[in-house]
Amino acid sequence: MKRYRAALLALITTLALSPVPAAAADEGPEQIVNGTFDTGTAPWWGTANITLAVEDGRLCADIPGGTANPWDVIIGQDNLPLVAGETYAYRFYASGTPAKVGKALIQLPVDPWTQYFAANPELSVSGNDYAYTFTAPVSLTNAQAVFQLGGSAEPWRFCMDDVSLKGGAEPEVYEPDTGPRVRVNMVGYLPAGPKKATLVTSETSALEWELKNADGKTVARGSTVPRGVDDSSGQNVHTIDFGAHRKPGTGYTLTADGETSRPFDIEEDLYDELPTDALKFYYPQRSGIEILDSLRPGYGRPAGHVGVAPNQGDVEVPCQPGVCDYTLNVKGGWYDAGDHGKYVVNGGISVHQLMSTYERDKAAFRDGRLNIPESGNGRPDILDEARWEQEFLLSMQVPDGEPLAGMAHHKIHDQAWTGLPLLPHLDPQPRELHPPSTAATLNLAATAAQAARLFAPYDAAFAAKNLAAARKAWAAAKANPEKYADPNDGVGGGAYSDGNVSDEFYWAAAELFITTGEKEFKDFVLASPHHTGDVWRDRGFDWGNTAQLGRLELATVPNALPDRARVRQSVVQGAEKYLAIQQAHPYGIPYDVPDYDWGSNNLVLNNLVVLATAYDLTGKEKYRAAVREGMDYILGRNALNQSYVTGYGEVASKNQHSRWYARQLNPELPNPPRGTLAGGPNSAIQDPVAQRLLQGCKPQFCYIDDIESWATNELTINWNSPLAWVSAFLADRGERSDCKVRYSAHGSWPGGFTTQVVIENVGKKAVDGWQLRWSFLAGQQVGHSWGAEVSQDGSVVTAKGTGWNDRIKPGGAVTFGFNGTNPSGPNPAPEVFHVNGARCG
Ligand code: 9MR
Repeated sequence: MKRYRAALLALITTLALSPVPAAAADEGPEQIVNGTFDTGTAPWWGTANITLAVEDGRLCADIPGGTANPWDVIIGQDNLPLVAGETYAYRFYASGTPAKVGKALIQLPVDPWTQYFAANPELSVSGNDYAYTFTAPVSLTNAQAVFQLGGSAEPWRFCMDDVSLKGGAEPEVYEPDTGPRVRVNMVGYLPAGPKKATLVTSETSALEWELKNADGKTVARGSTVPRGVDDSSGQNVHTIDFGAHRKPGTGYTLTADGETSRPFDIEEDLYDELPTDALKFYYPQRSGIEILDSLRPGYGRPAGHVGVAPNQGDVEVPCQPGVCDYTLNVKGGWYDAGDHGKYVVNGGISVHQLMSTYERDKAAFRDGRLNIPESGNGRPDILDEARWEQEFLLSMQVPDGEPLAGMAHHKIHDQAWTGLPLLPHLDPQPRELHPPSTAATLNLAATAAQAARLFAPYDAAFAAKNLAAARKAWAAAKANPEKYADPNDGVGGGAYSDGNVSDEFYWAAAELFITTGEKEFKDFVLASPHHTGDVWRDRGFDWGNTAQLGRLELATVPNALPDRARVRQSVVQGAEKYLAIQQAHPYGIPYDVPDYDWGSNNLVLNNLVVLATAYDLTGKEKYRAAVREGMDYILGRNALNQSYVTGYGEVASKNQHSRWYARQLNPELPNPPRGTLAGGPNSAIQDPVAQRLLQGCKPQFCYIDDIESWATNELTINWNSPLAWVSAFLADRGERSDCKVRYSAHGSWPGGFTTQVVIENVGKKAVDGWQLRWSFLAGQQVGHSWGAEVSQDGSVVTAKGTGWNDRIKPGGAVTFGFNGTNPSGPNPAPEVFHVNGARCG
């Protein structure tokens, strides 16, 4: 950033290391990325003992005293290309308070750290401009510009600005290979679902399109609809609607404007495997347990962070200095992403979405589906996987007797960032607990309350432990409502800071109310501004915006809230909003913001969760169609012609940023497993690769499938969780049937109740032989029954007509009843019923 400087007569130091005048090199292309700090500090990095910040348009850092060597404190930038024999002009502005001598180097980034340029600028308090020239002795794609600032007994402050390295070759211009200009869901389309594609073309009037089957025979044709220039891609586009063609088949292609799309299928079972793959992602993401190659061929690895050298955790982890004087055993949980950190706020939404995937349709998730060590234990694998994380979240709670008891530590991670690749068990960094935060505590309260009801039929002790932890966390959060994580606490792990936790309060209160039915939580929910406010933000919900989770839970999980009907209606209003956004978008994306967020794919998917929930609540086809169309974007109908799910579609993300799925860096290592979602386009392009290659990108183009692009191409536990939720919805055939069920409790007594159930046939065809299915909210169990054979597996109850009443005539009804037991909590009537596999209503 150019700015007024007090030192008008700034000292210009010119150190000519080559006879070529600076002016010649000065005319060359700029090689430094963000040398003016207009876009924050990235891609500049610093050693773990400093924090980089932009102040008055300059990059500044407090340099600690008491270090021995210049290289003990470094600020640098990587991946600078040098061309042998070319002369470079290197310039920067810098200051030191108090005055110091620094070291400016351009060097090899690895041992023996060969220096191609070295200078010792004398830094003054008022600041100076420095200019040098040098000739590169070698060609290199990854030279490093570093400022070595260590070796001072006293602490001091360093600032710099206008860093420029000019000369050499023009920086590489990156042109993504976007393949054919007809953009489709490369996996395919459901026979009964919408089928739309987007054509990129300079034509402005309608064009012909043709749908061809695998034999190349045209099976449908029509005209494109010109849509003008799309802001999210900068492209002139048309849309193609071939929804009328419903015939299943593989290898279809779509041709328009002389271009033929990549092949795709039209199949009923298109999404049958995706929910399983999206959920299988979690097992090899586990910390604290060996990943068995027998369960995940090619992905076996030793347990990470179990207290075996060179690991230094996670069995006895101390706090950051001054935060606490105890240690905790926080072994287990999932690694958050491509790093080895474990963060309660992000773990919270992830485990919640897994539990919600299960809670939406408990019957769809049986034991043995995910091929994990717990498969075969009689409990749904999805709950076993969730438990792995939930146990970790419980372990992050501050123990009784300590200050802030009941709060949860915000996170645990390495003291300094590590490089790639690095398998979890080889991470040598010290691990630290970071201060407790209100947000983490409320994430624990919410997920533990939810776990309490879902685990009740399988493990009463674990359910009770969760409920106790949830209550304790709630009380601690109420007592400490404004303990925010430090936004600058981002060395060695992400900050995950959030300055407003009223939404986390609402979500936690909603879960506690649903599980306990207690007045305190009901009153809190009803009084929260989020209960009646418009929570449906354009950008969608995520780890830092969780009011939507509370709203969705209150709408879908049976509870006795007085304004429940309004809550349900509000979800439909949210869906209407996303539907309108999607319909206006020529790529059919239910997310339209001028700049795409970090992890935009997860926001798109979370908006699809709202649309899907509206379908569940209303049965209106338009919402289900919107979810199906929204998935097309994730699987290839986008500006990059790219599927963002590994293993799905002809061209799919496979180099997501990860320290152990680092095949791009080491061919001995695997790519991420099938079913792994990439974060997706991120307009802020904070990482060095994106900064170098994607400058000025239109939102949809701010993505690159490169392992070093951590801002656009990471994998995370909270991005695969909506993928699991949405794909489970898509895999659900979700057909409705002409039945109505009246479920009424006739009486109750401590620990028990009696119920009558009436099934009405409101259709025109007789039902010969019926099976009714529902699931209980928590630990209810059916006992003696009459008029039907009733059985139960976990929370899922199945009732079967017997001899005299197994036929329901059109307009007729059958009645049966049962006694049940209800160990604790509320006993709300189930709301979702399936007759012979199809949902009633
Ligand atoms: O997903 C997070 C995103 O919303 C934030 O903007 C970003 C910066 O704080 O951090 C992202 O989370 C990363 C975390 O900090 C560290 N682990 C990897 C996460 C995904 O990139």
